[in-house]
Amino acid sequence: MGQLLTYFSFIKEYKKIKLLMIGAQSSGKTSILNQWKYNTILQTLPNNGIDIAQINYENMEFQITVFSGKLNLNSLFSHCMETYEGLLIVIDSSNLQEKELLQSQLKTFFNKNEIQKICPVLILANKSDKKKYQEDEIIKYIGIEKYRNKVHYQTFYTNCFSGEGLTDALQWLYENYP
Ligand SMILES: Nc1nc2c(ncn2[C@@H]2O[C@H](COP(=O)(O)OP(=O)(O)O)[C@@H](O)[C@H]2O)c(=O)[nH]1
Ligand SMILES: [Mg+2]
Repeated sequence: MGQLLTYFSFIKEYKKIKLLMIGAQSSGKTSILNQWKYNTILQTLPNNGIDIAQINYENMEFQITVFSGKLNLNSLFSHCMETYEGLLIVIDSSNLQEKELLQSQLKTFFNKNEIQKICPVLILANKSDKKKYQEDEIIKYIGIEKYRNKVHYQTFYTNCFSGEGLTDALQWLYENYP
């Protein structure tokens, strides 16, 4: 009996976590999700709007709402009155474009999202094969320091062709939802 109890104590409760993913057009959002889901790079098409992806890892299901293109985040929050338990920001580490758009999306996220806890923020500095910017430049571009009392963030350089950084990034997320 004792042994059985010890065995079951290793089985962690299955958890569903809702996350929001943002990032400029062509930064690699769809490619990252395809790598996490299918372990491969698939040809992607530019897409606009809101998608939902489900990523399973260990005992967790990450339900990721992907917010593409140049839409205003306000429209998302008025349509999906969800509380997101974390934020994923995809950056093209070879091209820091549309800074104002990204920063205004962050502002809306932190104003409207109703999470009560410190929010894990995963920064995916993608296209590391073409990397031009260092981590401190990326952090400055995002402006995440402004929210330092509300977030716990971590940056991973990723490459959707080699898979570099992608498992480490998922593992980081996993460890942030004990
Ligand atoms: N060099 C390079 N290209 C990438 C990488 N990840 C994605 N891409 C390419 O970037 C383009 C846009 O990717 P996509 O996933 O559609 O971006 P999204 O608009 O953010 O969803 C595609 O041509 C991808 O093949 C990467 O790590 N390195
Ligand atoms: Mg896409």
